[in-house]
This record gives sequence, structure tokens and C-alpha cells, in this order.
Amino acid sequence: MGKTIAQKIIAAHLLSGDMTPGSEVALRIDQTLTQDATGTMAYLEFETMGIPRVKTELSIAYVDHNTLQCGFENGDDHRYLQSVAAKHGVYFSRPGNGICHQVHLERFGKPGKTLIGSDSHTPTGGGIGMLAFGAGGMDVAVAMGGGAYYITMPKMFKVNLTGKLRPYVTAKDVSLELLRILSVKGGVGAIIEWGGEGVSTLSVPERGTITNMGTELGATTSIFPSDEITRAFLAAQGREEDYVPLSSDPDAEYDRIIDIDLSSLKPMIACPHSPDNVVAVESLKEVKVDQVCIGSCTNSSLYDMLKVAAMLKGKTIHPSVSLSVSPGSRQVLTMLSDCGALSDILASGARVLECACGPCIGMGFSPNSGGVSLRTFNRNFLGRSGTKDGQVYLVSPETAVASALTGYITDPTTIVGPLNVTMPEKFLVNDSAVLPPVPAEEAENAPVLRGPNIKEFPKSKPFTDSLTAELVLKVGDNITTDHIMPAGAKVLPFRSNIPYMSKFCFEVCDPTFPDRAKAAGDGIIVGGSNYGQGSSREHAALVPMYLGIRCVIAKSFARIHIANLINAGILPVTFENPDDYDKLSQGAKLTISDIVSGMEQGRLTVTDGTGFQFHVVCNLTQRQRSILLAGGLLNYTKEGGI
Ligand code: MIC
Ligand code: SF4
Repeated sequence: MGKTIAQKIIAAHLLSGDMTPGSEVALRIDQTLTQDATGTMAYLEFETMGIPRVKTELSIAYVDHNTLQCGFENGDDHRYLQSVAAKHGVYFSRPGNGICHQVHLERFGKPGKTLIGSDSHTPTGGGIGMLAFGAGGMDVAVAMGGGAYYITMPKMFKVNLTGKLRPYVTAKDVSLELLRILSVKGGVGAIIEWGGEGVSTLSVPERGTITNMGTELGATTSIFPSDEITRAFLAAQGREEDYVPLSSDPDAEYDRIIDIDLSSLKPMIACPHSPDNVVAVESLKEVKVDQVCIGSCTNSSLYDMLKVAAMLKGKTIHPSVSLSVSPGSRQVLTMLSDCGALSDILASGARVLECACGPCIGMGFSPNSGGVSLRTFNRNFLGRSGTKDGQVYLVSPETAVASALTGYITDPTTIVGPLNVTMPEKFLVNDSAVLPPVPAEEAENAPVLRGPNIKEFPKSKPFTDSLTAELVLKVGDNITTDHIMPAGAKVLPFRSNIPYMSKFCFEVCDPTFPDRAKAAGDGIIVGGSNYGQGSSREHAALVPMYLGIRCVIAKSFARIHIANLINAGILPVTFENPDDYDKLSQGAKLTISDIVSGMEQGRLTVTDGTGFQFHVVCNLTQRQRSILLAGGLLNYTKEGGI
């Protein structure tokens, strides 16, 4: 039987396991990336492993999430990252050089290679034909040390593209349309491959927008073929030698095929507070807009920015709208400036922000109370913007500009006149903001600079055969990592200080949770389906672990989060009968017995104080069981587990 693109790359990197969907496979990882908000933990974990130098082909540390440096914490973390990277053979992309996924696509991504990154949007690399996964920091640390990355072998979905996008309809609308069709759970357990004749009409940055938002579908990753468009992009970046062609075999089999006709798509918009709450832009034309933000790893390429500049040229934004534009990288910003497009953006009244994540992760630019904010980003989870009652909608750059000009949500296809942008044949290449590591022979004496904000790593407890714990929190479906461990300007500087961060855990759901969890000693959380969707931040597991959480019982889990829970030593189990969810109340004392044998059988019995008994499923591999019994991945690794 023929192979899909992903199956070919997996087969070429397979260290152990068989490639049947549902079974665990171990993969060799060629490249890793970290960003600052998850990176401090990842490098602290790497340091505890005692491996002097990374064993990958390329590892790189980006600083893009928190670049504000309000107070010493952030500056100290950047200095730690720079010094720890230099010492251990990791490249360092300085603050201001750009958003990790955008820069990686431009300068480092290679078709056919495997990449894991401590950021859930690492699959952006699929736009250039990489097999790229978002992962928790510990998994990235292990991969940097030469260890395998484990995934559950996914099913294969194909999106078959026909036709060509009409002017003002974009790759972002393709992503939003797929979210409308599949929902935020629709890609769980699958790799999404993009194919069909329509693929050749999409440039690499457009493909990157689409693979980026595969994360919002819950997909394991997303990937495009590597073709002449890929070759041209790499050549324009001065690295044609990195090109290899990649396509699926004609007889490759897919578990599901979804057809999208690009020519018939309309501009789409995701309404508050979920990326799959999608309708056509034209249906919301009465809605007044307060704020528009353009940028993020989804829509900050030169192509996006040139279209934005062309639409803004000679116009002034509506007086009641505040518009921010964050170019994705220093390369994008410099080229915008060199060709004069930056002046068109500035002259319109827009505010140009640093090349960083910025408003996407709540680092400034929070909307006014109840304000309507249109963003070209990928997530509009409750509270993520920093304004709890802010109404955040997700749109394409074209819809964003059209709306910034009129002051109302506006379908950009109603704009008269063509949108012509010409892409340069060559990108301006200047990697001066990427610092190489110190040579191996000097590394031993290279200092690692730590500030007082770096606190000790929390210790998890190994499991014994029985656990009695309080059900300290019961939450509903689609709980995101932004609910569990919010980000934003208040909290982000403390990503290496778990005790401080713990004060904000579940703040949007129940601000009393941290104190109650601490008082309870051992605790259990009960959740609905797709628990832990969103970010790869392992803080959403480490902080609950620090607060005493030993087990999460949910209807289902998101992929990266369940791995993070296991790595942190928290037992993740699902209801055998989802109706039992309704029978549980916050405050109940739950006992899980015969944990060791139950884990082996994949089924555990739970009783509450009143005599009510129910069963939970724990589908864990031998490796995962050993990690839990050791009290988390770090303990397991120290005991020689990798
Ligand atoms: C996000 O978009 O939520 C983030 C911030 O990039 C996270 C990583 C983090 O929490 O640091 C992600 O997507 O993994
Ligand atoms: Fe940064 Fe936003 Fe992309 Fe996350 S989704 S990496 S915060 S730009």
C-alpha cells in the first residue's frame, strides 16, 4: 500500500513501535525549537539531565512571547536563555528577531525533517513539508538530549483542494472553514495532509497559515507536500539546497477525505470565544468594531503585511478603531520598510508593534471593557486578550483591514478594486540576531546566568497503590490551557516561578481554586471533553501538580496536555461511562484503589464517600505507566528511563 507524506517521514524517523493508528511510536527528532515562555522550564529540565551538548541537527531558542521586560524577571529569563543556549549548543534568536514559527519557516525549516517545539503552533513548519509537532518542555528537553519523541500513531486525513481563492479570500478563510466543518475536536488523533490541484495555488506563507491553525482543530500535526512552490520559497531565502521534493503515493490511503473548493469560499470569521464558532463575515455586518490587531504566527508574513499595506495605502482608519500591526519577523519588518509599505501602514494611523507575539498572548493591547476586537490570530479563548468581557473575533488580514477602515465588521470582497501585491524574488537575509552557540571546546567554562526569578522545579509524588483525594474542581467541556494557567502581562514574566504562578491557576473559572487545592492536600480535577486544548504550556500540568492535583478525570483530553500531565506525574483517566460525570460533585472525597494493577488492565475503580462507585479508563503504555509510578518524567529519566 502506498504511503502518505506523513507516513513516509515517520517511517524514515521510526525508532520503535509499529505504525498502526492508535499504537505508540518513538520518533527521532532532527530539530527542536523553544520560545521564552516555555523555554526556561525546558532548559532547566535539560540541565537536570546532565547532557553537555544537544544531540539534534539544530536546536534553537527563540524569545518572542514576552519581550516587554517590565521588571527584572523577564530580562533575567532572557539572559538565562541566552547563556544556557550558548553553553549547550543551541542557537539563540534574540528578542525582536521575530515570532518563532515565522522565523523558523523563513530561516531554518527543512522539508522531510522532524521538528518538535515547546509551542503548540510548531506544526506551522508543515507549510514547508516538515513533520512538526507541538510538545511540552520536558519532551523537547528529552529530544534535545537525543531521546525519542513519542506519539500515538495518528489516523490520516486529507483535505483535497480544488480551484483558486478569489481576491480578498485567503488561506485564513480556508482554516476557518475547516474549523467550521470539523470543530476544535475534529482533528484529534489525526494528521491532516493538504493535497489536490489547489495546493499549487498557495504560497509557503499561506500554507503556513493553514498548518498553523491545524492546531486549533486538535490535530497531531498538519503538512503540505514539498513542491516547486517550496523550492522557490527556499531559493528566495537563499537556501535552495534545503529543498527535497515530497508527495504522497498515488495509492496512499486516508481515513477521511474532505473536499474544499477554494473558488467557492467566502471570508469567514470565528466569533467569541472559540476558533470553531465560525460564520461568514457578511452575516455580521452590523457589528461595530473597537479594535483590530494584525499579526501573530498565523498571519504576519511579508505576503500578509504587503496586502495589509496595499489596502491601507492612502486611507485613514476609522476614528473609533484602534489598529495594531505586528510584523512576524525582522526580515518582514525590514523589507516592509525598504519597499515603503511600512510608511503606508503608519500613515493610515496604525500602531506598529514589535515583531513578537504581543496582543495574541495578552501582552498589551487588551480591548476596552466589552470591546469588540478583530484579530488575525488563531485563538479567541475567554480572557486570553486580557479583558475578560472582551469580544474577540478571528479573521483574515483582509477582513481586518476592511473593518478597520469602516468601523464595522466588513466583508473585504465588497471592496472595489484589485489587490495586487508582488512578492520579491529574493528575501533580505540577515541572521545577525541569531547567535550561534559557543564552540564545544569552550562550552565547559561558559557561565549560565540565573536570576532570582528562577525558582526550584516542583517535585511530584510517585503513585502508591491507592489514592484518596478531594474533588477540588469540576469544570465543563473544552477547558483550555488558558483557563488552567492563564498567560498575559501579569503572569508571563513568572514562567520560571511555579509558586508565584500557582496564584492564578484556574483564575477565570474559580479564583478560590489555588487556596482550596492547597488546603485539600491531594486533589482531583473533573473535566468534560477535550480537556486541556490549546497551548503546549506544561505549566498547565506543573502548577496543578504543585497545588497537589494527583489525577484528572475527564471525558477526553487534548493530545499535548495529556502528555504534559503524565510527564508531571498526574494520572489522566477518562470516564468509562460519560454519564458518571453528572453524578460527581465538587468537594466529594474520591478513592482510587488498586492503582498499579488497574493501570496495567487499563481500568480503575473509583468510589466516593457515599458508596457510589464508577470506573475510569486509563489507556497508558508501559512507558507512560512507568513514568507515573516514578512520579513524572524527570524522576523516570533520572532512574535511567530514556
Ligand atoms: C499560545 O499561543 O497559547 C502560546 C502562548 O504560544 C502557547 C505556549 C505558551 O503557553 O507559552 C502555545 O501555543 O503552546
Ligand atoms: Fe505567539 Fe500567538 Fe503564535 Fe502562540 S499563537 S506562538 S502567542 S503568536
